[in-house]
Amino acid sequence: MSSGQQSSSEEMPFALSVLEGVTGGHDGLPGQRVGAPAPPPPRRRLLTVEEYVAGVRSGDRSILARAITLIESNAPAHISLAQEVLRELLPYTGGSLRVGITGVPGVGKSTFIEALGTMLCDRGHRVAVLAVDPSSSISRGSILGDKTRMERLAHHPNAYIRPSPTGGSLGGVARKSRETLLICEAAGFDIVLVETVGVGQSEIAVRGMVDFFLLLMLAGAGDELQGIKKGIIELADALLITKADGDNRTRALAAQAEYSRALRYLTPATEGWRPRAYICSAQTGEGIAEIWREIERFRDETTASGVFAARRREQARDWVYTLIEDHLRTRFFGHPVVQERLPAIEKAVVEGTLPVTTAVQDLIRAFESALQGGEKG
Ligand SMILES: Nc1nc2c(ncn2[C@@H]2O[C@H](COP(=O)(O)OP(=O)(O)OP(=O)(O)O)[C@@H](O)[C@H]2O)c(=O)[nH]1
Ligand SMILES: [Mg+2]
Repeated sequence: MSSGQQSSSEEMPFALSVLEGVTGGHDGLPGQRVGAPAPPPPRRRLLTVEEYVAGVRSGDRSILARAITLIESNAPAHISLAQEVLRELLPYTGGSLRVGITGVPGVGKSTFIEALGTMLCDRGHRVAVLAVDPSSSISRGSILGDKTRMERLAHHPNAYIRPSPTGGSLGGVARKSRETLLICEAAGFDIVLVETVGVGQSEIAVRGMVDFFLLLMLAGAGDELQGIKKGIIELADALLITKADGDNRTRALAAQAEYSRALRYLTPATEGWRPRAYICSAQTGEGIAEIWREIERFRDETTASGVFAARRREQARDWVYTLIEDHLRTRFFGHPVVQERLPAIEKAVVEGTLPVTTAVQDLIRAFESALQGGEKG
């Protein structure tokens, strides 16, 4: 599809095909429903590539939202249009500081983002908040909570909050979030905060799209390192002990000391940067400005050393392989031949009647010949 060929009278079945990508979400945009799918958006024409690009570039909120909805759509017609929009916007991307924020459920990510984001917006920054949560189609319960937790930020004229895309694999969710991040940069947001819940692979996906990765942690009783895997700590550029207020402040300071010691023995996530532990309270505001100073220092130092730009290049290159692998995996496991044969093969392997290598070779051969048959037919 070439740009500008969408005639203005062209009606797409917009609501039907986009729904999967836009129902629900993790973080709070006003107007979201909990428990029930969102009502279908009004049927309206797709914009032309030029209209999307001009709207995003001029900071038009409603066109920005529509461009992201287009990016999130799984309908083939939308995907090609979205990719054209993205290509046109690419020269205007890359200008933000991208910060990933992770931590176990309830650690205080959304509340922290509300405090940090509001501070940054008050300083004149333009802040986009994205969420990556592959489970959000199931756990819609947190939307209501997040709406109230980010209420001030959600209404700030300098902020834009976008809930996690839903419906799909982590790979799909991560692709959409990464492209949304680029669109937000083209729209002039100079800081992008990406929240992800720290329960599995999504931290790794987010680490792969941000410059600075911040791990929020709770002050526990003693065995601090038990709660969270060492591997996740090794992804982080800083640890931040949350809820350091009231009685908990002393415990937070103790945890900070303990983590500071532990961090000396771990491999830093970023070349030349020694991660440290901090405390903060979104309630009292303590530590919020400090952690941002640390993030700015990171940006300045890694920019000067070239590590910042090198990571961006590496992330773009890795992304190529991630997308290819994701596509092939989906295609393979989604193929009827594979779906039909896999259970029996799995059973035979488990029971010890078929060697794994033979089983896999047979399955791949069946898949490949089905593909060739499909191409001929
Ligand atoms: N005392 C205190 N409570 C806090 C602070 N930050 C967050 N909380 C509380 O901790 C709970 C969880 O906060 P959230 O910000 O929703 O945590 P989250 O990490 O975003 O949670 P999920 O999105 O469910 O993963 C809420 O009840 C907050 O009010 C803080 O700085 N001090
Ligand atoms: Mg949250």
